[in-house]
Amino acid sequence: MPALARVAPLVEPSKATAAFAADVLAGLQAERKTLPAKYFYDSAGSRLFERISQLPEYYPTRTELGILREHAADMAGRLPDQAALVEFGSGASTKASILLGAAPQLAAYIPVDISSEVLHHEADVLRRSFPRLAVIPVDADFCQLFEVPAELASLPRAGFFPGSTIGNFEPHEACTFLRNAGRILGRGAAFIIGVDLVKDRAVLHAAYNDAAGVTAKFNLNLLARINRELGANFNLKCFEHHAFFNRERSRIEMHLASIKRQKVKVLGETIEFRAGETIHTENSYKYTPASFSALARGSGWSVQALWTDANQYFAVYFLVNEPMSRAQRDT
Ligand code: AVI
Repeated sequence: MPALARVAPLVEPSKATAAFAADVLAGLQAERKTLPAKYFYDSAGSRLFERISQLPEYYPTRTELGILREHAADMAGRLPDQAALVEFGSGASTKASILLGAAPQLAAYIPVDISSEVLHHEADVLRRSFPRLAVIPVDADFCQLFEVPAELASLPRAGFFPGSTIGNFEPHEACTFLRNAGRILGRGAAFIIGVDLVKDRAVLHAAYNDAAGVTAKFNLNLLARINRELGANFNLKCFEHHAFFNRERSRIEMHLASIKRQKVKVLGETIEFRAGETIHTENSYKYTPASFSALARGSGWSVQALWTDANQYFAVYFLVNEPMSRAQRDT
């Protein structure tokens, strides 16, 4: 009997569950065990992330909000009249509200997300706050190419990607994402992106190892989710949260470490763990202003402006989709 049939005997597993199952098995059967970070965000994981973003040690959310509030007018002044602002992976629209409030010249806001319920709820909230703005959500995976709603297709576009989610992509994936965004937004378009910067190791370490243990819960929720949705039997007490800064790769790595030798049943397969063996669950790349500018340039965007906080913990970039000529690139 296929393993999934035991989990949900009466219904065909949805495409999403089948993809989740395939990714989980592939990751756990790999030589170096890994699980894709995108699966952190079920409803429990999203609530935990919300709590992380308010932790005293987790500086990115607070710092980016500060930069947006302080420089919204400058950012907004660079956006064209009657443009549509496309937010990639919108979730809660707190950050977009700051920008929209400073940019009355915008005609439309297009939040793009796969979590449809939050997307439509947030769209309603924004319609009430900005009655003159057309708010048209798009249910889509923002990492793939998607269509802008036909009724807004003729408007100039600007992109918005706050939260430093770009840091959760491998650099080559960040490049693909930026190139796709360039195709969606069009030549000459602006793109406002939040990027977490390299900083003191102790500050980084604390942000991913908070005293209240919320990040640990967030990490372990991935195993809880696999138990809930795929009928696995991970004992959460037998795994612990590890997070550290890998300076060579310029990234925080999150892992779940097995505290002993053990076997776990996942989708009918037995997964064996050595004591201390880890499942690599997330990378969070930290850029320098120079390294992110180079990534942006190599992906077809030029840097028009960059705002940061007093500690230089976080940066908000204003990019323009105008690839440099070969002559410019070579100089
Ligand atoms: C969503 N993303 C930018 C967070 C980060 O900092 O990389 C996810 C996160 N992981 C642990 N804490 C927060």
